[in-house]
Parts: sequence; structure tokens; C-alpha cells
Amino acid sequence: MTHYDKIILVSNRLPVHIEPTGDESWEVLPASGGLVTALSPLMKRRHGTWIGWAGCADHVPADRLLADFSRDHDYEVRAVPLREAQIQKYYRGFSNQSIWPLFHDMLGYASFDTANWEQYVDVNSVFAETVREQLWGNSFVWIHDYQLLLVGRALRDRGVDQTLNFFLHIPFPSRDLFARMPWKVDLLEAMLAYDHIGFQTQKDLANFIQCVKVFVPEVTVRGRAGRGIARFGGREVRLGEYPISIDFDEFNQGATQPGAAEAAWYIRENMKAPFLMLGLDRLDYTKGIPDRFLALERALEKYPDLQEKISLVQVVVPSRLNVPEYAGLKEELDALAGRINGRFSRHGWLPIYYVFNSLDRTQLLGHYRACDVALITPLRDGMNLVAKEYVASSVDGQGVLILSEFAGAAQQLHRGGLLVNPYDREATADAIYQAYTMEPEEKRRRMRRLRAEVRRNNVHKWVGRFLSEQVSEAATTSVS
Ligand code: GDG
Repeated sequence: MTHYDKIILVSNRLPVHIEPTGDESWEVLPASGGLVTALSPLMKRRHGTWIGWAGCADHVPADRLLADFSRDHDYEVRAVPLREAQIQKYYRGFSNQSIWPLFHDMLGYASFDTANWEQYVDVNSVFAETVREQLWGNSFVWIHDYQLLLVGRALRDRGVDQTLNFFLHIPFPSRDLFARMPWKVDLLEAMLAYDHIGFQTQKDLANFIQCVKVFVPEVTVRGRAGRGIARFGGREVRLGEYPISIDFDEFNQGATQPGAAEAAWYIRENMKAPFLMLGLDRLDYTKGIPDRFLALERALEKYPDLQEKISLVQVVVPSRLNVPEYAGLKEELDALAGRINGRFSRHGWLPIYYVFNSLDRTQLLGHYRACDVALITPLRDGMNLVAKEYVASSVDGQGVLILSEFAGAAQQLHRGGLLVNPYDREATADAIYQAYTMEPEEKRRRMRRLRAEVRRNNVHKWVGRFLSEQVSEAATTSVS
């Protein structure tokens, strides 16, 4: 039986933070998050190598710090040598000002700059070079997300013929949108250098297949229901749909811990409304936060009995504030929350509790437990793990999930959740009212469905499905 000799995982950021602890000294802390939770067991078991950008300033001795960290852990973390100047164009430029808005259907936010594209190509080659140095025997290579679309081809250019896997965490746009990308053929041909590409939803996979058929006509694609095979340049690329998930047990158990229950009690005590809705998002124009505020305002106008009864607890995690669009969004939110609160607040009650900060883990679980509704209304989202985390943390079975139909998660959660079109303010206001007036029995029935879905299709299953699809080509090959 053939075994992979080594597992190599590649993502833009490493699963660690490097934090200063004083003059000229730093500590390396493991990052949290679904991907880290999902992949750490595999990485530890197989003593894998995780390659990515360390996310620290040029003067920090990242290599030494990460080598020390790797010695104390069961897998290795290795930094890609990138300078601040490269990050500017590759990450803030092409990744976040071209791919991110275009792939999220927000063409108005997209700009296309040749210098940014060239740096994106170069940095993808630097990632590829770091990966190549780590290849050993028959390695299993799994590359993640939109910042690294070209790493596969850069590896092929270096003569690498090992099996290369890729997973896209964000949506893949429709053909009409993708047509606007100046380097569309380059990007698609580069993606076809992978052996196996995973998407979040059937729609993303179908969009990719459409784009390939139109813009790279020499490709032939066969496929049906969530699977496909593309042939290009004498090679076969397996295409699949793998909706990512969360560690259900971790949230389910965490939410019952005394710390989380206490945090939930404190939140409820301090809010002057008996019915709380939660919004929790990174600051991003894809998340639809202004539309959500306006839908709440509409609900308060249309259903006056909601006044003094419901509040939206909106946590916005600061992000990309050095990009003008994000700084502008922050100002828009400040103004909207101020205007709506000014218009409706009375007797100490506020329609919107707006927090511009991140929460620690206990507070996060406390918020999930305290809130009667999760109001998750992105204009577009690859998956949206907050929706699944809310469900897994709703241990009393009484929470209601209002979810945008444009989040990847809607494909799995549409049966128990209330799906809304976040552009439709009237319908979103109605959904808020429906959640408020929903009978406890209906809440329990819906939440039972949601919890069964997230429990069954958890992140460990996601990893297993991606890996087994990868190995099903050669039944004798194992990565476990
Ligand atoms: C990409 C895609 C796709 C958020 N605020 C706090 C906090 N969080 C955690 C949540 C959740 C994660 O961040 C956000 O989940 P997303 O699903 O939005 O994931 P991203 O990594 O941002 O984005 C997305 C995902 O990849 C996975 O494929 O779903 O569509 O854009 O885990 O809990 N955590 C803490 N405090 C906070 O304030 N501790």
C-alpha cells in the first residue's frame, strides 16, 4: 500500500500569531478557527508542514521563532519569505481589491491594476518555491484559497508532478462577472494545473465549469451533481463541491461551560430588551451590515410592537481599515447606528448595540447563547461559519437563524432557517417579525433540524470527504 510520505498544507496566513512580549522579544501563539481545528489533528498525526505568511513586520525573526514553535508541537510551521512591500500589492492589492470583490459579485468595489497582478504572480511563485523546498518523496499538497490560485502552476513550472489539491473558500463568480477579470484566461489555466479543486457549493462549481468552457475552449469537462472532471493539456482535474463546516462538538460543549453561561447571563442582564438578535461579522462590505441596520429600522416602523422589545447586538471585528472602502464602511455604520438609535431609543432601550471590537472565545459563546436570533445577512459569502457556530451553540434549542440566501451555508441550512434576500429590506423586516412571533414549538422543530445537519456534516467529515475524493483515483494510496 502506498502512503504519502509527507503532508504539506499551504495558506496565505500561518495558523499562528507572532506577538511582541517586550523589547525585541516575541511569542508565537496558535491561532484558532475552523480550518486550524479541522486540520490540526491530521497535521499532528502525520507530522505535516504548514506553509504561509507569518503576518509580522520585516524585522521580526520569524524563522527562528517558528522553528522553536515547531519543535514544541507535532507539526512544522514554515514562513514564506515576504517583505511588507510585496504584501501591499499581492494581498491588499490584487487579492483584496480585485479577486475578493469580483468573486463576491461586487464589481463596483473591484479595481484591476497591472502592478498588483504582477506582484500576485511573483508572490505565488515565492509560495511555490517554499513548497518545492519542502517536497519529499510522495507528498500530499493541499493549497487554500483565493490568494494562492497560481501556486499550482508555479509548481508545475518548477517540474513538480506530484498530486496538487486546492480548496476555494470564497464563491466562484458567474461567467458574466468573471469576464471582467483582465487576466481571466491566465487564472483559469493556472487553476487547471491542480489535480483536484474543491468549491463550497454546487453553484460555485457550476460557475467555474461554465467559465472554463467559455474562456478556455480547448478544455473538455464532464460532470454532474457536485462532481466533474476537466481535461486540459493532457491532464485531468477533478472538481468537487465540499461545503466546509465547524467542529460541532467543540461549540456544543463549549456553550454549556460555566464561563459561556455566565457571559450570556451578563449580556441579557445588561440589555434593556427581552429579545436579542445577533450580528457578528468582520468589517466587510460583503457582509451586508448597513442593509441589516436598515431592515431593522424598517421592522421597527412596520411593526411598532417591536419597539422596546428587540435589540440587535452587532459585533463588527475591525479589518482592512487601511483600505479606503473599509474605512468608509466603518463611517457609514457609525452614522447609521447613530441615526437609528437616535430615532427610536427611549427609556434606556436601544435598537442597536454596536460593538467595534473582537470577542474572546468565552464572550463569543456567550453571545451565541444569549441571543434569540442570529441575523446573518451577507450580500454574498463563500459559506459563513458564524451561522453554523450559532446553531451548534444553541444548546437550548430555542434560537432562530435568519440567513441570507446568498451565503454558501444556505444550501445546507435552508430547511430550518428563515432564508432572506438581504437586498429586500421589506422581506428581511418581515423575517425579523416572524422570528419574534414564532411559537416555541416551531423554534425547537427548526433548530432540531439545523443542529442535526451541522452535527452530521461537521468539519471532520469535510476533511474526510476532500481527502477520500482525492485518493479515490488510486485506491491504494492513503493519507490517513
Ligand atoms: C472565509 C470565507 C467561509 C468572528 N468574530 C469573532 C470570531 N469570529 C470567527 C467566527 C468564525 C470566523 O471568525 C468567521 O467565519 P467566516 O465563515 O466568515 O470565515 P472567514 O475565515 O472569515 O472566511 C467564508 C470561510 O472562509 C471558511 O471556508 O465560510 O465564506 O470568506 O469562525 O467564530 N471569533 C472570535 N471573536 C470574534 O469576535 N473569537
